[in-house]
Amino acid sequence: HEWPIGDETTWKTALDANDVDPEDAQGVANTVVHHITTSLARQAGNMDTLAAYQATALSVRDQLIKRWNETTTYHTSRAPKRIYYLSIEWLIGRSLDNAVLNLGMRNTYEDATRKLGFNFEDLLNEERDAALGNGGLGRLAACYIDSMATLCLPGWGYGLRYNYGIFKQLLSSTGEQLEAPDPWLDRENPWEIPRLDVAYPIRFYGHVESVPNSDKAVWQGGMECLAVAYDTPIPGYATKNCANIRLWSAKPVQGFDLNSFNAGNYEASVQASSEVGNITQVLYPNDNMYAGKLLRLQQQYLWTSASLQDILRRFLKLDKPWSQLSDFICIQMNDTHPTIAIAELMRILVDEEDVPYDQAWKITTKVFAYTNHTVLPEALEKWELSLFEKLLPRHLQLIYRINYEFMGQVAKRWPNDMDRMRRMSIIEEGTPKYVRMAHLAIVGSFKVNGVAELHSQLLQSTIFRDFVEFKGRDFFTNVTNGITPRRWVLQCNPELAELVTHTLGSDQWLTNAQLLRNLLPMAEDVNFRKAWDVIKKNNKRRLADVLEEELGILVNVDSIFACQIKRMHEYKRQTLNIFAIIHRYMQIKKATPEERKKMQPWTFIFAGKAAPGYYIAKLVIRLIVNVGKVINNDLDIGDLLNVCFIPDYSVSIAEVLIPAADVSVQISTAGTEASGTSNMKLAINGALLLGTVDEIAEDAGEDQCFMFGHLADQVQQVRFNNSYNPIPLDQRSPELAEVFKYIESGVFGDAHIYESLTKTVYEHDYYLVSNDFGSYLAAQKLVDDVWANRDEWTKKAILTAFAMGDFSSDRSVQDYADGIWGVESERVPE
Ligand code: B1N
Repeated sequence: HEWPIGDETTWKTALDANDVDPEDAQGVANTVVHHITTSLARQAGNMDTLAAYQATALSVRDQLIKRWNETTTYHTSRAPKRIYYLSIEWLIGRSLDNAVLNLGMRNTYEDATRKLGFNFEDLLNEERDAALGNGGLGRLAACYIDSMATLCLPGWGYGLRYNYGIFKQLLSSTGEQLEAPDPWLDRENPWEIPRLDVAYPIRFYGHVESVPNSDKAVWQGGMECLAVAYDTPIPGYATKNCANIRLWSAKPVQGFDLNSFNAGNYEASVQASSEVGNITQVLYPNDNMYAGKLLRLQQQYLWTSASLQDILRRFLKLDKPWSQLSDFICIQMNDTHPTIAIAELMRILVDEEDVPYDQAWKITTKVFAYTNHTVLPEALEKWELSLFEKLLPRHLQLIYRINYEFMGQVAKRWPNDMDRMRRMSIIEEGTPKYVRMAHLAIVGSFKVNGVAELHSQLLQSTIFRDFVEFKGRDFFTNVTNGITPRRWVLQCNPELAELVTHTLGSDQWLTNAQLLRNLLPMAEDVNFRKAWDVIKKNNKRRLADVLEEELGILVNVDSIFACQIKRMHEYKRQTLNIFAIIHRYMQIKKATPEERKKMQPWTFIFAGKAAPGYYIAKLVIRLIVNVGKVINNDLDIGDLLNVCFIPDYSVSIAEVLIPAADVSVQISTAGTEASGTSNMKLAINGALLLGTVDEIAEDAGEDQCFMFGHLADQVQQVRFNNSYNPIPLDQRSPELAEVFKYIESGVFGDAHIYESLTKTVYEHDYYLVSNDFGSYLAAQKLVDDVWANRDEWTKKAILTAFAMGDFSSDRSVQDYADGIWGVESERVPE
């Protein structure tokens, strides 16, 4: 440290005074009370749980900020290569429990708050989720930043500070999804630090004037606004290092438009400012689906431009030439959402920094790497050219130039191959024309990766095939997704974490998940299995209590808890699951009392949101809820079957569901789910996989899994036959035909409601629901058989969980760091 001003001893004493011994409950209590009486301006006698949570959070925040500062100071002094992770979604969930665990102060805070008269669990439940994401992609970013902090990598995340996160899901009395806004910032957010002084100008619309005899152009006019920074410190586990997520909020340049104000047009001036505020109002609620809205492109540009300006400002302080940019920074693009950054960096270098075009392109293409998260055609971003041109005219010019040079290279290598050029072009010709963001991302990056072994192979053999020929195989790589074992075991399943730590004799597994493998032999240890079963049962009871309280459904805690928890989407096939449930219900109804005694009891649990405009996905929710109503209220079937749809799925609900699951339902059509990550969370908590073929099976061992269905390489053919060579449903799957007849009889409400759901299966069945139905039922039968032998079940659960070390996000992030980013650990000295 340097002390540029004032008295050194006074400074040092004051700084030390902020330190709290991680073991000193009284010291922690002091800081909490300090915040009660100062920050919150409350009196000790006038406290409620919410205030106690807020004061506790502020006390933890002080610790985080201290570490954040130390990390920043240290990294500035070391000037290492830095990694910037650009994600338009950050699905963080709650922060308090995670923070005190990572700081190693969980017990101390629990003690301190108990002594102040509060139950720590109650305080935790006061926190609202930060739900700035839809599903897997946003949660992946959150797991990765936790791992970046824990691995002490010099890295930051960048995103958007939406005033409204993902909508709150409500269910109507008829089982329809209703959406309500999520005003998560209505309460003060103790986890963010506003940086009102860190603000960058952002331009939209306007016009471009070229500069004669140069590559440069001047972009002016249009609308200007500011992007203002808000920081969220992310503590690593067992390290002082703290990472950062910098989120941008849109703000009018001078509060409001002074020109109209002066002219006496007060209303117009205020309106201009509220239009700008719109940009970061709300998260787009689509998952795996492209919508093409102007406001979304504004979000993408504001976020990437502000992030780049911030990144380059930091680089410029190093006083290095532009040619060394890629020695000091790497930018990872989480899907194509930030791809405009490629054109923006070109614009800054060429137009503002006087770098010649060719040189700028060399610099740019060494900086970016792109992760693809989906092969679904409806999710690939392609902006209508006219809309793009209107909002970002200079960027479109640059993209034309990029494409021109690129097409020249293609033509040189494959002369006269017009079809290849048409396929590979960044611009899709036709009426209207489009800008293909994935093609721009590939052309402007030095590395492209998929998120699971099978997914990365499919990318290379299907949608990016031409680019493999052009760029070579090494240009494409795989980095299998992962999840943080801190949140997804230690925090959500403390009893299991304790058992693991106790048995291994150390908590090293929390930062080296491969150590879990050492516990595989415990599957044969009868006492270990007993301890395991007790924990699972406790977690199931905890969930059962929630189901009873929140939904009024009484479930059998000795039944198989089978969870399908993910966004509602046709490709994920929640339909397959609910149709099979109906089939099971019909079987139970038909069975004699003797036969029923031999049946295994199941509780099927669903949770997940549907995009508000996704009619079919919403219809599936309606079917699930109404099937649940019939089955849960049918006294005749006893406790052999229950169906629960838990509304408003969130990170914090996942933390209760996942530790309680026996079966992990992963039944998307083969080859459609890029990776999945709830599968990893469920497996590490000991749920057995019931699913279509998937790479987790290889790690857990196919023996531990229940696999079924057509394989990825068979899907095209079956799909083709379904559409062009259809055989009637009752021949494709007599069981499913029977289920449909049952639905059509009106047991679950007026039959015509569900017509569009059954119709697609009858007519096209794009997702192979009928083709996989029989083998799905057969796989469930195998689950029944193993459940009947509980010892065998527990062994499989243990073997599944402890083979999951490879799916820690620490492994994923280390793979990125070594194979793509070229960044190294920079641990803040103790
Ligand atoms: O990304 C996850 C994967 O585990 C999932 O398999 C994959 O479906 C998910 C546009 C997406 N892919 N694409 C999206 C989300 C929002 C959006 O606006 C696309 N999400 C995934 C993490 O790799």
